[in-house]
Amino acid sequence: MGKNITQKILKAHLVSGKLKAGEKIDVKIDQTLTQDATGTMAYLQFEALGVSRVKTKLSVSYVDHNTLQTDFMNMDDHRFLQSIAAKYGIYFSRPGNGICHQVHLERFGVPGQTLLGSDSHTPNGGGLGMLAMGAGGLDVALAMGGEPFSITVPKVVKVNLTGKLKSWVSAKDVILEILRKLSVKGGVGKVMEYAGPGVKTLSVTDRATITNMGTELGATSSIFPSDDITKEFLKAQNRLKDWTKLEADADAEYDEVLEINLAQVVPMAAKPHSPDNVATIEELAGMKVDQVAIGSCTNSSYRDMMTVAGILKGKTVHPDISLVISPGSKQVLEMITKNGALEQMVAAGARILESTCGPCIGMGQAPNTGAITLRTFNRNFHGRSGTKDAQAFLVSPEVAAAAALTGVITDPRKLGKSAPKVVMPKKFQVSDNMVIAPIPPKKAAKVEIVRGPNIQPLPEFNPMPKKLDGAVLIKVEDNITTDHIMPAGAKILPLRSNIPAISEYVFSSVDAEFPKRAKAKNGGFIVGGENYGQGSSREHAALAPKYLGVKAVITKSFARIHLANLVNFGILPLVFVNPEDYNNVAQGDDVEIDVSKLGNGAEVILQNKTKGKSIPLKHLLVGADVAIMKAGGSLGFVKSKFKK
Ligand code: MIC
Ligand code: SF4
Repeated sequence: MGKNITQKILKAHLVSGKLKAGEKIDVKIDQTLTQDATGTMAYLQFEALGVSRVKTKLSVSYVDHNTLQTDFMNMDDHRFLQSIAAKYGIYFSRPGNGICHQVHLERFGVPGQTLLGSDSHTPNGGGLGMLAMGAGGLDVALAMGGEPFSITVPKVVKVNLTGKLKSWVSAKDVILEILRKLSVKGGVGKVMEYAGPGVKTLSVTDRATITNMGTELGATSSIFPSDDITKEFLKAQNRLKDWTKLEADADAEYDEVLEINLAQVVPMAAKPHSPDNVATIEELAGMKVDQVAIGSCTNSSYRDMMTVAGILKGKTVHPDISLVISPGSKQVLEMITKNGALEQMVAAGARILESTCGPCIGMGQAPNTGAITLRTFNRNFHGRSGTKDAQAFLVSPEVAAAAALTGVITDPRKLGKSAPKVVMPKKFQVSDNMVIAPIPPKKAAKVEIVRGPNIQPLPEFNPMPKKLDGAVLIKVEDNITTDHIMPAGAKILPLRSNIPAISEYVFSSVDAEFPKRAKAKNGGFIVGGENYGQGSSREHAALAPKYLGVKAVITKSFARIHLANLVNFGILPLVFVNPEDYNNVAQGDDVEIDVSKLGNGAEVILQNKTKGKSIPLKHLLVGADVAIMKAGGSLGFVKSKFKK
């Protein structure tokens, strides 16, 4: 039987386990990436492993998330990361070099390899034919230490692309169409593998826009074949040697098939506050807009910037619109500077930001009160923009630029017969002068790690007791994101290396009293609905609640990365055996769970002492997880393993 691309890569990287959907396997990781906001924690954990140099083929540390240097804290983090990179053989991409996923695609990604990143949008690399996955910092630290990564063998969905996109419609509309069809839970436990004749109509960066936002489907990863277009892209990046052909066998089997006719895709937007709340631009046309933000790892490529510049050329941004643009990388910025596109943007009145995540993660550019903000980003969760009552819509660069000119949501097809034509360059402007390459081991061993006062040691946690008891500290609904649990933004992001300080903001956008209550009650429980913890890979959404004494999270279901992070930090993840029991626990209830026999079967019983009810729960621990939980989390557990 023939194989699909996902199966081929998994087979080539299999360390242990059986390649059967639903089974747990360990896979070898070729490359890792980290970014500053998750990286400080990942490297503190890597240090604790006591390994002298990374064991991957390549590891890169990017600084792209937090570059607002409002006080010493942010640059303390950057200095720490730079010294860690020098000491352990890691490439360091300096602030200004660009957004991790865009730069990794341009300069480092290799078709057919595995990539593990401490950022949920790592599947961006799937645009190049990598099996690229997001994970918590500890899992990335372990991969840097040479450990394989554990995953549940995903189902593989063939997304069969036919036809060709019409003018003014682009890759973002394709993934929005898929989100409309499948929802933010539609990809859970799956890899979205793109195939069919439509593939060759999409450039590598178009493909990356689609695989990037596969994360919003909850997918483990998303991947395109590596074909002649991939070859041209790598050649234009001076990296022809990294190219290999990679395609599914003609008789490959898939678990599911989704048909997308590109010719039928129309301009779309994801309405507040979820990436799957999709409507057509035709339906939304005429709505007044306050802010337009173009950039982020989803839509900041050369193609996207050139498209926007072409639309803005010779025009002026509408007086009621604040337009901000962040090109995705130094390479893109250099190229649009050289060819005049940047001038067209500036002349039109766009405000140009650094090549970083910027407004995508609320690092400045918070919109006005009650604003309608159109963003080419991938997430529009409540409050993420930095303004609580703002309404964020996710759109393509074409739709964003159109609204920037007209002041209202506008179908870009109304702007003219055809969109500006962007020709992919035969040669990109290649310069890695903002990447510091690893130094030889002897020299590296002498490097001193720079630890400013913002770099606090990792908290240590006690082994799990036999009985978990206390109060339900909060009860939340379905699809709670890590942005709800542990918000980011300009005020909170600088605290990422300081757990006691950041824990004061847990659930701050949902219930600002949570940290106070959790501490007063000596910890307790969180109750949630479906898909709890969707969104980012930030470990802080587990680590900070753990610091506040959270013992278990009880939900209808979990998102993959957050579930792994909970286990890593010794918070017991439990699901209701009968989902309707969600109604039998309320905030404030006094509950007790006997975990003395954890591991003997999957069930545990929650006694709701307030309501006098016994509620059956299932734990989601597999393999070593039970031992990890008993040890109070992964770090203590793996530290002893590494010492051996
Ligand atoms: C995000 O888009 O939410 C982030 C910020 O990139 C996160 C990582 C983080 O919280 O640092 C992600 O997607 O994993
Ligand atoms: Fe950065 Fe936004 Fe991409 Fe996250 S989604 S990596 S914050 S640009």
